[in-house]
Amino acid sequence: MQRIELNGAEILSGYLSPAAQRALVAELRAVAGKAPFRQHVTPSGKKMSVRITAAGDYGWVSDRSGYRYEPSQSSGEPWPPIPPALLSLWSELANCDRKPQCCLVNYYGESARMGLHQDRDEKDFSCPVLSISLGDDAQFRVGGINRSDPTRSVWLKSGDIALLRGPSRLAFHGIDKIRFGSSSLLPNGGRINVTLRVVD
Ligand code: MD3
Ligand code: FE
Repeated sequence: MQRIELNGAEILSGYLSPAAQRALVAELRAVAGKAPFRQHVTPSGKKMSVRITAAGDYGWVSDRSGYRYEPSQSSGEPWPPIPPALLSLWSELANCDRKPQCCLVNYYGESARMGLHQDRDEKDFSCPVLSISLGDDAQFRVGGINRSDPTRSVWLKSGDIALLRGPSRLAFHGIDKIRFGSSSLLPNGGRINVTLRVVD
């Protein structure tokens, strides 16, 4: 395990063992069985390349009317519960009194990316965002709290955990690209990113 600091984000490289990664993938498959991945449309009408689902009290969704957290799926069903193994990781690492209310699950296929953005749809920024990378390598970019601030990038690997707390909680960040097929964790390739967040 190696600790890396990148513009205030703390990256725990190699935190999860291969067995722990496989167990999380199985739990996330069960989540996706109850809350299918969707390709959201941004307020400007562009289809996002990343496929998204969620577990917990809230899921994050987007459509022509905006970005927001929703207490249920578009079907009206509640989001499935956050898998216990993820709640344990939060207790181990977040150093925060509150429990995560949203477990956002992103799937990146071959050409998916996520443009530079801030996570500011939450009402409470006091707890960190905890991010887990599974599957293919991804080029992660972090800047500062202004879009024009200089950025730095790092390749995230399967099993890496990133913690965004303090000033980095509102830093601009994104995923430039993935190295499709670089990991054998997911049988069809691609990358899953899980973020645990306190929402309100
Ligand atoms: C830095 N996900 O879901 S996770 C997102 O890999 C998101 O799918 C990316 O950005 C992914 O919103 C990056 C790491 C991450 C998450 C939240 C952050 C980095 C962050 C909040 C502030 C600064
Ligand atoms: Fe984000």
